[in-house]
Amino acid sequence: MNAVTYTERRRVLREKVSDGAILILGNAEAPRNYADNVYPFRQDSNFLYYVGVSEAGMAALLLPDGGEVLFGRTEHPDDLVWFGPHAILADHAGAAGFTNTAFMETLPEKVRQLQAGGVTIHYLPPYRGDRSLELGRILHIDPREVAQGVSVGLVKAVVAQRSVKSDAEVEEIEDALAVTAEAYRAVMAATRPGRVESELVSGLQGVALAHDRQQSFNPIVSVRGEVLHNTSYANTLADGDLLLVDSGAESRRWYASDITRTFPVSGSFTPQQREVYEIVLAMQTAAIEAASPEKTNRELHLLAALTATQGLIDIGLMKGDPEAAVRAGAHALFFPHGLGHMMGQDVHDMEDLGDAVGYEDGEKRSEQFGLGFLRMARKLKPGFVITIEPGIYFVPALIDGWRSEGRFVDFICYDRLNDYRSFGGIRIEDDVLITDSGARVLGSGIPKTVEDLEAVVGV
Ligand SMILES: [Mn+2]
Repeated sequence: MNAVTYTERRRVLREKVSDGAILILGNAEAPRNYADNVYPFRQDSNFLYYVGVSEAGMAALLLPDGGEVLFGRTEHPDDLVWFGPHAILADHAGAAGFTNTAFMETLPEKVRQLQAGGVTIHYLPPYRGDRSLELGRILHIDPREVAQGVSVGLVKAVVAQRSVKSDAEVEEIEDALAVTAEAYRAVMAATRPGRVESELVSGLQGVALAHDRQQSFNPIVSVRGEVLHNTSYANTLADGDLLLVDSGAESRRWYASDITRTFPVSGSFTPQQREVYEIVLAMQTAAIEAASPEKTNRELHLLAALTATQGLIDIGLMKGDPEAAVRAGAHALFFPHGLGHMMGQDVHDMEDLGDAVGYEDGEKRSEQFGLGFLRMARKLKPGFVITIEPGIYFVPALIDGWRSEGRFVDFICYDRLNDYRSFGGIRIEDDVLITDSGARVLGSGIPKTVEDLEAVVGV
């Protein structure tokens, strides 16, 4: 990816949004506890996609006459002392294919001139408070009015463009996955009773850091896999536990990867764990095999739910007609989340742009528990990269709540669940490219079958 790539992406965007000017605002540094002590910088993904520069305090303005201006910070003579020799605005402009540059402090006045000429300024929804304030300042509006002025046309154009990945983008994702695979092998080898979750997290992040990569998101490394977004790392691993690891490194050009594996701390699945694991693997295999441009992602989700229900009936935890159980939503006691999401420059790609990413125009999220959490429901297209990440969990509070309400007693064998109260949860996740005829699992492979996992965990 180079200046030609980014220039072409902006040209395509311009074509889709024919009137007005387009403002793409980059991120600023985010202070931790005082202004100069900041979180690791992460550039806005739309800015990365259209400009490709990971530096704080920039903006791109695409003008109605086809002109483009890259706005950036003014250099101070002392910067060389603090930062050493570094790329300046002109260098960034060259790398991103801009011929015109200006300093950030001139942007509000430039926008005022355009507004005075009746030019609409299209912009995307901010997700950081400081960017709402900055957009208010640039656009000369109250920051509380920024949200309602977001350009629906620009959102749709960006979603349409970023949803379909080029070969170069797929290569980036596979580059990220190569680092992630190395990290998983390290964590699997280091897993044994007595280790603390945080020790495994350090191994995981150490591999990525050794490659000078950030994580795509905060890793989940937990023996309490049934807590879906568990970000505590304090538990000590015990014989009999399952360890769930959901993580991914970024690529050199800040593309995401997102993998989940669940494996036994002891290195061997118990018969009970193995039974449930094989069901989750069957859910994932069925969804991957069915994935193609002929299908919607909702259909894949429901296929995984049906596979789960059939498997749970086979081991005596559910009963009745599996299709009726899935229609009613009874399986969501065990599989309460969506099958997956788009992935690309973001781990949940374009989630800042809302449900326009995963739902067709006019299509609404289900109100049913479980199905309502599905981020991606729409028809698949070649070039989409999605995650396929089914799971089965035993959440004691949810089981007790449903049981006391008498929910789905025709489908759920509550008495049998007493043996699963400390089971935890299993999720298996891969990143999948939709092709012209089907789908391809990205990356070179990370141990996933019972046999493959037992061969590497703790070894
Ligand atoms: Mn995911």
